[in-house]
Amino acid sequence: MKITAIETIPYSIPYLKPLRFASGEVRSAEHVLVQVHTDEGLVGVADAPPRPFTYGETQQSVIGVIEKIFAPQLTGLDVFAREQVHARLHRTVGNPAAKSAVDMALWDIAGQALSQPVTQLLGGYTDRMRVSHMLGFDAPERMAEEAERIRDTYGITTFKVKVGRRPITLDLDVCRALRETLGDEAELYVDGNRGWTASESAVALRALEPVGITLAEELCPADDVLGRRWLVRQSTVPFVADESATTPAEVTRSLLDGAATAISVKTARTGFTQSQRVLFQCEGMGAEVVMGNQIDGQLGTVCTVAFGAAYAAASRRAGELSNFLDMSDDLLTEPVTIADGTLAVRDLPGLGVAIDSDKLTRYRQDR
Ligand code: MUC
Ligand code: MG
Repeated sequence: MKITAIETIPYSIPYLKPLRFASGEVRSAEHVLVQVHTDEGLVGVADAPPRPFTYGETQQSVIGVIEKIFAPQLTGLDVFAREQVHARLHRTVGNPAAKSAVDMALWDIAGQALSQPVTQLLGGYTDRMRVSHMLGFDAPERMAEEAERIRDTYGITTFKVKVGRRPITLDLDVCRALRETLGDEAELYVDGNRGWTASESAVALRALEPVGITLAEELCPADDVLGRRWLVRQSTVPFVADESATTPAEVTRSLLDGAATAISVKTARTGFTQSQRVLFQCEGMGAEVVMGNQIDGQLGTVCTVAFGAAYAAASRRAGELSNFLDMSDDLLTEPVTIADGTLAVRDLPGLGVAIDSDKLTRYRQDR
């Protein structure tokens, strides 16, 4: 079965409230829907969320690189010739969200062709993941209120708290308020998106010991090489590399350099094929992983849970699967639901999703 065309559709869906964090903020999901067409009539779909503050991509760059470079290089290739597809994608540096959407759409086609859910093709370990909810910057009482509402509505008890503001007491007060409101049974961890220096991070980690956190992510820049290594060595919880370890090579460097002891796997930036490489590499090197969220909509979330639930190591920790709750609407005909703190994989061929054409008409920006 051959690839015949790759379609890119920019769309914009407003957020109910902005998500703020140390490296930026998101007010609307300005993503690109990617559809790969084949000569047998099957169409694979995936989402590309451009994150300029993390990878430098924009909607226009995603569309441009797919239309100008990837589509001409991939048209005519067999859908199952994944190594050839990736050899061609890798002739271009960067552009992780664009490459990942193409990769995941091809897996969607493979699953449809074989009448198997993608999660089964990947590994088929379990049928659901526990969900971790990400809390963006706000005042302590508002973040505590949101956490309580999310816990009471969806049964979620794991929260990733965005930190990295100055003075650091702003975020320490938030973490203390969350522990006070949620009690000991809640799992809390922090993500600084490189907002602090290594020494500020060290002060914060010590102050958070009585609060009890389970992971610390990108508190300071990995480019502050010695400071970061010094910080990671004194952390009493796994230290997660997210935006500093976006390729298999960066993951290796990060772990060997002592810049991290755990890795965030995001299907939005490594698709399924490269996420497999990252995951297997982490397993081989004895590093834990957490399934991260690239501020995904529902389609991206379906991809994250399909990958995470496919493997024991990827589903051990709660996955970051709930950012779509902040959006005012979405594109899928069958919405993603979270119940009892978990999100189930779709037991349907491929990714098991269909795009609502009325909604796409409403939100697309190219017509
Ligand atoms: C996260 O885990 O950092 C914010 C920036 C980004 O690249 O992803 C989000 C969430
Ligand atoms: Mg992060």
